[in-house]
Amino acid sequence: MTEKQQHRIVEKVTHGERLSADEGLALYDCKDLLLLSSMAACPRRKYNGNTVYYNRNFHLEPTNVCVNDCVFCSYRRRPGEAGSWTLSPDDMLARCKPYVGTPVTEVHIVGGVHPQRDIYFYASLLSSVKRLLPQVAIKAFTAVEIDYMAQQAGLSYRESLRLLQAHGLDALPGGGAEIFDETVRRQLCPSKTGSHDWLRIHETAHRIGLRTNATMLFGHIETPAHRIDHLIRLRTLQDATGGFDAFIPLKYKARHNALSGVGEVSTPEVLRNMAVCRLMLDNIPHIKAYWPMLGKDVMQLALLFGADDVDGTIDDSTAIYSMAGADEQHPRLTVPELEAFVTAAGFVPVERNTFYQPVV
Ligand code: V47
Ligand code: SF4
Repeated sequence: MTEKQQHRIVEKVTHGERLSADEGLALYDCKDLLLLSSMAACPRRKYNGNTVYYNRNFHLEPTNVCVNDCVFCSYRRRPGEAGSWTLSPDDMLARCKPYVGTPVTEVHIVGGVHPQRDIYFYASLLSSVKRLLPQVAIKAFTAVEIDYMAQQAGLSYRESLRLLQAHGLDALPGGGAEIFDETVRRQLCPSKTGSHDWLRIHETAHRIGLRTNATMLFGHIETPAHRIDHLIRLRTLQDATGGFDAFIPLKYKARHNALSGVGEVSTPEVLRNMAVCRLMLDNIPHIKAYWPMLGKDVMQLALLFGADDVDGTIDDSTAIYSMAGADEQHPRLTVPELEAFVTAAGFVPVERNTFYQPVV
């Protein structure tokens, strides 16, 4: 980044002006992490002041059997393969029962794309979960799962999302976005939902009143230009709908998958990326430092690079990252622990619900 360019970017950030793709690329080139940290603090302060959000949540992973074959995935198994699981509705309700009468506010339901499970199965699951836990918001199914359900049932995206919404779906998680660039996507996850359809599903969800998240899987074979392209496609959709609540940069974890040879990016690169995402996504209110993937130390540092949300208590209910070699093999934090991590990093912890309303 030239001195002139740096000066211009600092000026734009200070005045809350939108950064161009070229400026985003220059930021990825910036070696001065402290400068990136102080720039990312501008949009962070504007949206969230000194607050860091967390929630009380758990995950439900119905199956790791999946018709797709993403090269970065350590989680997916073929039907009947060692290490595969497919939970029955009763199994899943049994996992929800311990949360009856507790202050948990969200269940996150995401799994593999199982060839024998259709939209009616999942609609019925949503109804049963809602009956058991009426106070708990259901954030469920990546656009990839929605796409498969819709195609299998011969329904449009709108009809599919409406059906699931009528059975209790409250929001969509951000998974399946990976990297939107079509050339990279063909190498990473050739058989799954394309970028255009991922964006169309989220747009449709926003239009029917469902809030959604977005992710970006980074630190594998993509270049900074691919990341910027990804962020700008999200920013453009957000300009049109305003339906994204949070963005989650997901660091590629390299254990036990077909892409392991590329290794993992360093912590400074994770922090640089966090700041660039905060700066480029000037219309998405929340940036999440997802602690089961980052680890607790890097999550705390990420708060100094624009993140304002750390996700939740988790209660050792997700295996996606532990199977890919994350340090957190049994991710679970209590509320006092989450609050202590946030306070130690110099921020004010606030418990939120799925819609970022403070829980009082
Ligand atoms: O789409 C899979 C990623 C995603 C690996 O919305 C991997 O609040 C790194 O979307 N290394 C699913 N990442 C998880 C997800 C998510 C997570 C947390 C919060 C939210 C939210 C959403 O996990 C997939 C893929 O990008 N993933 N394998 C891996 N080896
Ligand atoms: Fe299936 Fe998701 Fe793994 Fe891809 S990342 S193989 S869609 S479980």
